[in-house]
Amino acid sequence: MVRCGSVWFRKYGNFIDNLRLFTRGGSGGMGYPRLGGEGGKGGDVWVVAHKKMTLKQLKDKYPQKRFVAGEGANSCVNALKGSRGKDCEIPVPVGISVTDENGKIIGELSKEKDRILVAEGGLGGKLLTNFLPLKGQKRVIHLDLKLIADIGLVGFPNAGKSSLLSQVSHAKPAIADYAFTTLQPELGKIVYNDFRQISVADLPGLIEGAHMNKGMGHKFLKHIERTRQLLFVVDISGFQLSSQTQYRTAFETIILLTKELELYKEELQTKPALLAVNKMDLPGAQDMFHVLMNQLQNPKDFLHLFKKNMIPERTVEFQHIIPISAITGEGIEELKNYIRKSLDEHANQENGARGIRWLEVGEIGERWSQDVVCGRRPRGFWEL
Ligand SMILES: Nc1nc2c(ncn2[C@@H]2O[C@H](COP(=O)(O)OP(=O)(O)OP(=O)(O)O)[C@@H](O)[C@H]2O)c(=O)[nH]1
Ligand SMILES: [Mg+2]
Repeated sequence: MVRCGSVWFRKYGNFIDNLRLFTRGGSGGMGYPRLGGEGGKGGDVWVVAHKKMTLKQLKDKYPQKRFVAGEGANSCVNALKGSRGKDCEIPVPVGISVTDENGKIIGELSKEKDRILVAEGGLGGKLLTNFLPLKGQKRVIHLDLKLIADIGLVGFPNAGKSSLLSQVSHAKPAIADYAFTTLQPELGKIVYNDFRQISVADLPGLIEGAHMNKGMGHKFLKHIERTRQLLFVVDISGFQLSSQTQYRTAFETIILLTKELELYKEELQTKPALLAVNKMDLPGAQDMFHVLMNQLQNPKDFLHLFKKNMIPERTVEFQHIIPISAITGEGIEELKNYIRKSLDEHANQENGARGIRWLEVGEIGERWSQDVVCGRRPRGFWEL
């Protein structure tokens, strides 16, 4: 635990979603002026995707985070053409985007064995270079995980996100009755009876003003971008950060969360979302749940109660609303089934959408010639 003001925070967990690395291509080998010999080219540095790799493993294996390729061999009497330096491969997980120091995207690794050249080796000494070798390219790169989980848990602090993760998976996140217990995403897997697995990211809680970076809001909101779907988790009894801040009902927390997502990035609202209404074991929870459902069904009738700048442009349309208790386990099986259903439904839609895609430039020529042979009129896009 670390102390921050009057609040105790748990130290960062094991999860890493980005890493900064230093890379340098190998230097070329010396040329041999007297005999016109050419030094070997320095090795290149590549980033290569491996299914089983994680950024944490990469960091643990290479704590110095420096990757330098081998030098090209000097030209000599026995081998006038010096041999090439050894390439260096950086093993990274699948689903990584690689950017340079300025945030410019160098490339993305979406499937096993995808590879990207990040730092080229220097040329060996030759006539053109006065037989002097060139140094390899130096580059600092950033690796960012594009997607950390299928489902991201979104909610105010204390809503019970970590408790829920511990109910649905073997993960053992810290749970406590103070705000901001979770400071880093914690991953767990729901394993169904047929061994299907769905990954869930327990995310740090958001508060009002998160889009303005309140409560480390930006850092926390960034994680939400990296999940396929959202599971809002709200405490049926509402939320109050401290005695100095306003109490918010469950409905208000949903509206405020929606607004925070919208203000951070509107695209976040296009992600499919489910709502788990938690702590249904508390006294009076059923009555509060009826009130909440009424509010969610007719949100416009209640939005006038909010300050103008807190009203979202669009209210989230939840695919399903499931009352649960992360303590007693009530509703958890239904929730797991709805999560699975929602992911499957959207996977089908994504596949359907992929049925139409723009052709790569090279492919267009190929398709055109095929179509001309078949006597059809070429088009810009194709149903595949
Ligand atoms: N009665 C009741 N208490 C719950 C339930 N779920 C969680 N809690 C309690 O609520 C408190 C907060 O739970 P957490 O799981 O740490 O909440 P969180 O959303 O992960 O909080 P942060 O990490 O701070 O964002 C703990 O004291 C839990 O025991 C529930 O279903 N019923
Ligand atoms: Mg938590």
